Amino acid sequence: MSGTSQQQQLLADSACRKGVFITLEGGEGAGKSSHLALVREYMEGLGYEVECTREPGGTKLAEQIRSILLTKDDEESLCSTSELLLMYAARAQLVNSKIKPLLEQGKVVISDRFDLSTYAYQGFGRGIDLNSIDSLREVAIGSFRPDLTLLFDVDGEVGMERIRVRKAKDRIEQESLAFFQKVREGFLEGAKRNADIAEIIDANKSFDEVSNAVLAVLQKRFPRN
Ligand code: T5A
Repeated sequence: MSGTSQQQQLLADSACRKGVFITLEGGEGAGKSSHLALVREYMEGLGYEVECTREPGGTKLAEQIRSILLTKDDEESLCSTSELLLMYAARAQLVNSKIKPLLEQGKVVISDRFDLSTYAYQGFGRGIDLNSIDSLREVAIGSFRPDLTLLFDVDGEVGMERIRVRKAKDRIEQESLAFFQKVREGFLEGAKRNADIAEIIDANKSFDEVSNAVLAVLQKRFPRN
């Protein structure tokens, strides 16, 4: 991207920041989805209108891409490159057609997973070159970033145990423990790279302890008057 168009992109991104964009990230069974309601309630308590979404997915087209990504096909396996490209296709669609317009209206948008998941799963889990991921991110969403990322850091084994009871595991959930350990490393590394917006929650603890940690972060970042 040229200097001028990069500047224009940054301006466009900050112009839509009347609202607040919060993402919940972490490995399988980390407790993201279970804590979405708590984050929503807290932000509504501050007087915001809140919309929740998820990745991959969140719009009609992006949900179709999600279905390709998460359905295991015994006849033809999805290669890692296609997986990465589809994640970014879904993200570009979600950001442009849903998240940015909502932020422009001053709403809070909470997303169950976002770009840090690609860094962790496709970068560390699949081993795709991180510079290539950076380039694709630039194409798909430019400099668009969350205002706050809550990283639910869970040990691979603990997370897998929590979802063990699920009857149908999706294509990615069927990966090995070694894969999820690399993913965890990727999340922690990604949080370091985004230290200004990322808060790490110890998600190995009890449900109530995790909830309290989430509330403490929200109170620090968005204090009640
Ligand atoms: N993906 C996604 C990529 O590879 N790259 C990307 O860029 C993106 C965006 C999405 C898949 O796509 C991959 C990652 C994923 O594999 P999904 O259906 O959205 O899949 O699934 P997950 O987000 O992984 O959902 P999970 O349900 O597995 O994890 P959650 O949401 O973190 O866990 P949650 O809240 O559903 O909790 C799981 C269970 O644990 C219990 C809950 O009650 C629930 O039963 N639990 C706890 N139990 C004890 N103590 C605690 N502290 C607990 N917290 C939760």
